[in-house]
Amino acid sequence: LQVESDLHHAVNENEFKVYFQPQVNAHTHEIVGCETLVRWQHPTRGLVYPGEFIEHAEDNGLITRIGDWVLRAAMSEARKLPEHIRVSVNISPVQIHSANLIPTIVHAIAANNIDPTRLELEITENVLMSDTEFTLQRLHQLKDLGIRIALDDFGTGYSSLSYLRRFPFDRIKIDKSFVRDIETRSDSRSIAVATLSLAKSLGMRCTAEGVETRYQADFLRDCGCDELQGFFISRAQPLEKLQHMIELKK
Ligand code: G
Ligand code: G
Ligand code: MN
Ligand code: NA
Repeated sequence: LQVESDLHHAVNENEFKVYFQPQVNAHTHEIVGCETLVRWQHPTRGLVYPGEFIEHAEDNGLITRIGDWVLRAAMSEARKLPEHIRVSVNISPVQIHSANLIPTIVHAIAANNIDPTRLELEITENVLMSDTEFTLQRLHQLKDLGIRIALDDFGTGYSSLSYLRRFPFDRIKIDKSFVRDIETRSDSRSIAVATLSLAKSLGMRCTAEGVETRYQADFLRDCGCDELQGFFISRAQPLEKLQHMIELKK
């Protein structure tokens, strides 16, 4: 597997595609947003998932070019969705430090006439640990533009809870590792309930990811979770399929 040299080629030839996984209101199951997930359409290997190449791209620096492309692609697709649908984009720690990030975002939302409040950036706890002051400043710059910030994979990193006070998060995403065992493990239920309570008391919204069963969906809803994302609702889809789902659910 020659990911390294293939990735350079992929960036130059633009072999990437964005898919969208719906996020629904936990009570009504109406689609309220979607997470942008990049795929690599490899000429011989077929569709390659980010788990197989994002880390390589972070190591060799290509992540800033891929990430900029994803932001532009996500915003140009967002334009084709109803205006009430939020679009979230994963941002790698490397991108937070890139001087391109803000100009790319400003241009992508302006070029597509997107209300900045429709864009949500998903960052992980690990971003917060290095160069804290810089990251804080960057996140405030983004907030000042009207962009929303979500804390992704909550509970899986090494950060301390004090970050929740310092950083301007609009949303916490409960990691799928806690959602997976909700039916079988009381400790997973406790973590989910505690996270929801923490989010609520700090004035943040909460989305659970990796929701695969009705039991999980109902439990999370009953505990006050705002939104759900996962295979129980839908896998990530090309834009046309998401548009179709939104039409059907109207
Ligand atoms: O699509 P999939 O379920 O395989 O995604 C795997 C992981 O890859 C997810 O945790 C997601 O955060 C990450 N990922 C997906 N798309 C992007 C992207 O555009 N940029 C970054 N940095 N990570 C992404
Ligand atoms: O950024 P993040 O890692 O949270 O991205 C979501 C990841 O989780 C993607 O890799 C996506 O394919 C995956 N995923 C989305 N929904 C589900 C689900 O219901 N179950 C499992 N096991 N994985 C999911
Ligand atoms: Mn994510
Ligand atoms: Na996640």
